[in-house]
Amino acid sequence: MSVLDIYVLGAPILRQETRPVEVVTDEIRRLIDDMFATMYAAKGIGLAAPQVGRSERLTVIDVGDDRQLVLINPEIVLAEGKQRAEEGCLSIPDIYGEVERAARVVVRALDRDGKPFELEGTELLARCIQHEVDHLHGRLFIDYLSVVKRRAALAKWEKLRKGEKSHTRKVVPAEVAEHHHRDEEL
Ligand code: K2U
Ligand code: ZN
Repeated sequence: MSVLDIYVLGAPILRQETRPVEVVTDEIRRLIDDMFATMYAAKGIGLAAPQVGRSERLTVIDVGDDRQLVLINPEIVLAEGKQRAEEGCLSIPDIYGEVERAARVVVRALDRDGKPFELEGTELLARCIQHEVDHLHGRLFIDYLSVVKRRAALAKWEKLRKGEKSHTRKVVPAEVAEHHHRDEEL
């Protein structure tokens, strides 16, 4: 398993449609394992393939209920109610904004063995499923902000980027980051 680089806002792949996975191969399962490793290292609770530079329609989720969810070719078949909450995105670090989403969703997808299943989500799981499925269709949470809030977020993003040209960021796994911190203290 390897921790992959994360593509950030400005990378064209984040705005492209993904391709449905026709056959769930061992290579796809290796990508899934690398996406989980990358998501945990980046302290995320979801990660979509375009965020690691891949155009397959698949996402991984772990909201902390000890379930590793793999959603291949996910389709939200029911969305009801409303909820508002602050969101961030591993591809737009340090930018946050309030987003209204459906309170409850039912999603149909294939699992890591290619088997179809249906999953109901509410609260944080519903929000994460919607955030990740958006990634698979080139949508980002900033698209839901008001013009004023989006403009402020993009201005802050440009300032934080300080002319940085790269479209990817390296994920420093939590324990390694801690280690660096300890070294500095010594
Ligand atoms: O797809 C991603 O970029 C990972 C997102 C997923 C997400 C965003 C907002 C709300 C729910 C899920 C996040 O960066 S994961 C970070 C995080 C951690 C705990 C709670 C909310 C977000
Ligand atoms: Zn995101």
